[in-house]
Amino acid sequence: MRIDVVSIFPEYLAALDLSLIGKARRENLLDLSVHDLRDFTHDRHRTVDDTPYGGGAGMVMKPGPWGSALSRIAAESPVTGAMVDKPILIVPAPAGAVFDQQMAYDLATAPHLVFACGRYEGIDERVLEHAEEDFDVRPVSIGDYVLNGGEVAVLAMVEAIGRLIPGVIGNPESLVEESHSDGLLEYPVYTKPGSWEGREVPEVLLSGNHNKIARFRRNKQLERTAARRPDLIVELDPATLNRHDRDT
Ligand code: 6GU
Repeated sequence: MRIDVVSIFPEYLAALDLSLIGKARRENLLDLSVHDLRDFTHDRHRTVDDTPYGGGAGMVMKPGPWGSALSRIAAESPVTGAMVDKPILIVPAPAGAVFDQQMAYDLATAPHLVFACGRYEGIDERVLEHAEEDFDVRPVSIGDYVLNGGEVAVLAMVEAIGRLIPGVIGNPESLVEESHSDGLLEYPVYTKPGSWEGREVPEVLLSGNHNKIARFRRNKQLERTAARRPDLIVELDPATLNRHDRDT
């Protein structure tokens, strides 16, 4: 997979050199480039923002530098004009569709993702309209709160997507049982020692009875999800519940 990120703070994205995502880049499973938007300006002050038409607080990102940056990235995309799908342009913004695990799975199969990090009050709307010619444009939010810019949201999204690329996680089994993979939160986990600060590991986990352990874990998933995220219980597909779940 190819990923391009455009930002006025490329240093923010330095964390993508680390850990699992950094390793995926070094192993060429992920070809990720970060671009400085100011490299696409043409004035002495490398200006990227200006005052909003119609008045109001704050500044708006100028269309020119964004148009130049996105044209260059589209021209160099591995997704060529002859292909049916365009590269996906993700525009992080609190006004976007909410990012979730399903969106991460969908995006993990795309050949080319581009992230356009806005700052200030946002990017001139015409940039997104114009970008429709070359990209599948998707405004995306990571939750109902406001960040100062898209960079931190991109760190979260690239980590969530990147770990789903085949080969990035050594043991793909670990993707099967994690939170949200089946619409439920994950079960609690324990390791040695068996007794710690007077607290014991649940006995069933020491029993060696794999059916009982699976039932215990599944019940914990259901209890936790009901207590912490009742909204997820409402969304559950009844077909994913088994006969034993109904007794829980
Ligand atoms: Cl994706 N961007 C910004 N600037 N703020 C956000 C967000 C994204 N998601 C939630 N708040």
